[in-house]
Amino acid sequence: MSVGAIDRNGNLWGYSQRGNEMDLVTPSGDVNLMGDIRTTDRPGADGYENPGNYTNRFGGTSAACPQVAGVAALMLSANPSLTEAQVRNLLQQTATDMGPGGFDNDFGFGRVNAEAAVRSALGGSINGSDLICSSNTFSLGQPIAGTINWSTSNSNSLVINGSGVATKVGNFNGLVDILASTANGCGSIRKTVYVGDPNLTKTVNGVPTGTMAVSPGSQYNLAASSYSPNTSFIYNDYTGSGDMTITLYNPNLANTQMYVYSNSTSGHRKVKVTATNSCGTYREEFVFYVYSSFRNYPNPAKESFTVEFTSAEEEIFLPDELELLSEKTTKAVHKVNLKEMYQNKTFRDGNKVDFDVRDLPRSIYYLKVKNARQENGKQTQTVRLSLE
Ligand SMILES: [Ca+2]
Ligand SMILES: [Ca+2]
Repeated sequence: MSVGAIDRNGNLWGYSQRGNEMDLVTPSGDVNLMGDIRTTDRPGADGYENPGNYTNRFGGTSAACPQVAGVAALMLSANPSLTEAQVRNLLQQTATDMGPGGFDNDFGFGRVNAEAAVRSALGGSINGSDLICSSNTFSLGQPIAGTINWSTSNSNSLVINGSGVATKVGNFNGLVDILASTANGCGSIRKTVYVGDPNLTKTVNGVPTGTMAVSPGSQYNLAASSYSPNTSFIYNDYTGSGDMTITLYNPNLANTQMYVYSNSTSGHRKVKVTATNSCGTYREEFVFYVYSSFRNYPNPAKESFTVEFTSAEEEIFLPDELELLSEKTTKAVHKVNLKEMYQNKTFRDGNKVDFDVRDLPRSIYYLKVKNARQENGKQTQTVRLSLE
């Protein structure tokens, strides 16, 4: 093979040979021990450096040629079955073109590309679909001599036979690597494929979320993504309860915006997002809610009063804590954890809590309902209550 020399900036050195016999160029230094290639020297006082076992001054095509020899050695260690002609062809085909497009008399086929050359020795890239629904065939982009060993990174999910036919196992969905190696080779090449129905990750304002409190009058960015290639998304089924109202802009895009109307005072909306690839579909649900508001009766109260929540289908919609504060002392005379009460099923009719106040002095009180979080801008609701 004929190897020319370029400098560190890619310019052909004046001393480099030219012509239609050129194969490749590699980076090298100046000549007459003014080069910049570091290499081994004869030990000790012998050789170019006295003392020293290495030199930084090697250059010329004498320093360029061994680089191609070294890459050829790597190729043969990766795939010892390659012939001389195959090594030469692969080195030419994988070179990085320089100068005028394609082969030219100055740079030959271009600058040697060690990684691409070694990969090509192992068969180049793996050709085939990025998505497997049931079965697909894979092949090597660069035919190689010898037996190819096919395998996958997860044989419980995807198996592949000696002809490169990969078949899905069970109901798996997700990413799997397909690997190919030569019988005598060192290392392998791989292709990552997606198997089965799409997976789905959903976020609100960039945070992975399923259920969340929202603020009336605010807008949210909803996003869905999948590891599966060629997946489309759609948001629909805005079911719910209460007077909460939302609008979704661009519901057929992966990234959409939701507006919560400012007159939403209670309830929730469930929004389904469906991911579809050519294998199938997968759905997940967002639940958005505004904290349940309440009313209390009777007021004035005598023996007991009732607190009724506007929406209490799920514990999360409820505020956290309810307190009855004395107007005189401003101290809590009664305090309950609403979520615990809900878990203990002490709500009447699913949305009402009754309080016995026969033991309390007749006076003015404040009923205070607290949300631990403040997403809806209303952390507390306070109502004046009279006991008579
Ligand atoms: Ca020496
Ligand atoms: Ca060229």
